Amino acid sequence: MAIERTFSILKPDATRRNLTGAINAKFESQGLRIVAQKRIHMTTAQAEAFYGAHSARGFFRDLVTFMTSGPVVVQVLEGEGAILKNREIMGATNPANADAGTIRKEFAESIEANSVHGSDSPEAAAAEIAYFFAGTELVG
Ligand code: IDP
Ligand code: MG
Repeated sequence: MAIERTFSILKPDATRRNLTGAINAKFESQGLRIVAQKRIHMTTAQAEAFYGAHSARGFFRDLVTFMTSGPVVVQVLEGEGAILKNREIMGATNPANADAGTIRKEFAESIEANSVHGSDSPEAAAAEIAYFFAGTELVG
């Protein structure tokens, strides 16, 4: 499998509870390298555009409110098969369904406040990285 880059967000529930280091340790101990990272407070417009694919879903407004409720950490993770590997490290969307040892099983508060975002395809990863980072900010 090839070296890939994927886009990750440590969500407001994670920053609020001071969990950024604990979550980053999960990535690093399982072979993902943080090649870019910054702490931002998303605007409503940014969150709406980022989650645009979900705009017709019933939870969309709540999701945008949650994602703008506090600071987040946006990141680019790099490694062998990073896109799928990160989804495995994260665990299922609903923490009730997440496997033991995953970030969401250990840390998520709810299906909405589930601590992390991770790209779900190579196309999404490329678009999401470009949305938040300039190429010069990625340092492998
Ligand atoms: P993912 O983050 O595991 O890829 P998606 O289906 O892409 O899950 O949903 C994006 C985000 O929307 C989730 O991470 C979660 O924060 C929120 N979300 C998804 N489904 C629900 C729901 O049924 N109720 C409330 N929030 C949800
Ligand atoms: Mg998703």
